[in-house]
Amino acid sequence: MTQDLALYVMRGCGYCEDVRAAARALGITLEERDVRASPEHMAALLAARGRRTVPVLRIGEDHWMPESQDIIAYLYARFGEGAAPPAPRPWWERAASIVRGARGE
Ligand SMILES: N[C@@H](CCC(=O)N[C@@H](CS)C(=O)NCC(=O)O)C(=O)O
Repeated sequence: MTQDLALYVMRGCGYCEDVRAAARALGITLEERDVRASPEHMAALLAARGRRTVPVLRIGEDHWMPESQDIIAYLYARFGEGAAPPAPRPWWERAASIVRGARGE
C-alpha cells in the first residue's frame, strides 16, 4: 500500500477504473475510499473539494488532486521510472463506460 496516497472513488466510475488500471500497470496499490459506500469519505471529499466528482487522489493530508488524467500523469511521474503514461481512452469508450456505470454494471 502506498502510504501517503488515498484514491476517492465510486462504484461504476469509468474514470476511476482508468486510474486503477494505471496503478496496476505501475505495480502499486492505492487505498481506495468509496464515497458512496462511506458517508465519512463523502463528507471528507465534499469538505475538501466542494463537489462529489471522483476520482480524486489525496496526497498526504492536504493535497487533493482531481481529474483522472492528471492523477495518472502524477502516478507515472512518481512511480513510472521514466515510462510514459498510456494515451487516454477514446471518447466512445469513455461514453460506454459512463453508460455502464449509470446502469450499475
Ligand atoms: N474529467 C473527470 C471526470 C470525472 C467524472 O465525471 N466522474 C463521475 C463518475 S465517473 C462523477 O464523479 N460524477 C458525479 C459528480 O460529478 O457529481 C476525470 O477525468 O476525472
